[in-house]
Amino acid sequence: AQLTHVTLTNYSKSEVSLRADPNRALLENDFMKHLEQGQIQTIVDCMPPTRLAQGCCVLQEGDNGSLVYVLEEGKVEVTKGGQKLCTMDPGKVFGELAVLYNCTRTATVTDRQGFQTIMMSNGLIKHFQY
Ligand code: PCG
Repeated sequence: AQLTHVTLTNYSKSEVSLRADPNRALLENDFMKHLEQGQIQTIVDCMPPTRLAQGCCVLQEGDNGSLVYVLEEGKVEVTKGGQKLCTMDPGKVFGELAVLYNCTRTATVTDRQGFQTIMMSNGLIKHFQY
């Protein structure tokens, strides 16, 4: 049997102001930089794959959460207070902020294909009303 130990660093909340939305790439780097390639591989290997329903809300701003996600395929949309922040492509890590800074989810993450589907059906309803 082989045991792998992963030590997670406890980041001080005062180090970073979450409201300021600090540089995303840096945060991702902060999350991964103290791990070796083999350790990252071990973590990724034991992450269960999850398929999202179209339009599915993966994370909801303000919720508690302890899971970190890696987007394998498709696109997700990130919103905060109803405002679109960005879309994320495969390979991106998300959901790490609540875990790193021990806070609630700082944004909402939604499956983008479904988001577009919702937008389209709203358009159709308008079309029928006028
Ligand atoms: P978390 O745990 O706060 O949940 C929402 C996630 O959205 C957040 O972690 C980030 O991983 C991700 N995200 C992607 N882009 C942004 C951004 O510009 N601002 C914020 N607050 N979160 C983002």
